[in-house]
Amino acid sequence: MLKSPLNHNRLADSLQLMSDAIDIRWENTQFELSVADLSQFPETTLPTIAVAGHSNVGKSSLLNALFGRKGLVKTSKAPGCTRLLNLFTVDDTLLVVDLPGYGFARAAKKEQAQWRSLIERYLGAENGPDLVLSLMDIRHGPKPSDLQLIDWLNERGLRWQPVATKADKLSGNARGKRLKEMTQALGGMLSPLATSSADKRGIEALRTILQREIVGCKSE
Ligand SMILES: Nc1nc2c(ncn2[C@@H]2O[C@H](COP(=O)(O)OP(=O)(O)OP(=O)(O)O)[C@@H](O)[C@H]2O)c(=O)[nH]1
Ligand SMILES: [Mg+2]
Repeated sequence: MLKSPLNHNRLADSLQLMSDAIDIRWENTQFELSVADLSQFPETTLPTIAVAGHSNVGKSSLLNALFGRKGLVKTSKAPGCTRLLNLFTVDDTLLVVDLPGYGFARAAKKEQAQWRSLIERYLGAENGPDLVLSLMDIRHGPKPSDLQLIDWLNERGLRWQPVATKADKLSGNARGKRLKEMTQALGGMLSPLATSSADKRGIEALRTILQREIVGCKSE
């Protein structure tokens, strides 16, 4: 655990570290805390990535693959497993926030609205993320609630990167075709990165994208 929770000024060190192209040690990830309300969110100067997407899309599994740490992030076959903002620090360099999944149909309407509000208040907050990974199941592509979130991010000028999850579930041809369709459905500017927590496709590429995006956005 961090000794003083996330408020140490490591940004300059982090940028130097990354721009020197020294790889982040992804497996050196620690769970910090779970947050049910923004008032509990620690102050931080670390570059921050948030992981957003439908319930059960594979957010927590992708983080375990990204961190190379089986079981560090809790996953479940039952949707609605992650109900809090779960914070992780990677190599004392990045803060990663696993968000609750939205669109979990079996949750009470009131509870869904509360999650949505928590997600939006966090994403729009002053110490909100520098980059949002928008996860979508490659078999389904963007759902209306994904497009709604992306519109919301665009309106606020927040950076986002689409990620297609569970790419192991489609064969090569179908995968390529679907990725093109997804790019179009997302407005044609950003192509989703195909990933799989099962066969680890796209994980190294995701690490590279995150490192580059974070360096870029923090040096603006
Ligand atoms: N085949 C395959 N299954 C996956 C992949 N990623 C996740 N899953 C499965 O999908 C289910 C949901 O995964 P989670 O990582 O818990 O999903 P989540 O988005 O964190 O879900 P919530 O916390 O409920 O929002 C689990 O049964 C995972 O094993 C993948 O890349 N390939
Ligand atoms: Mg989860």
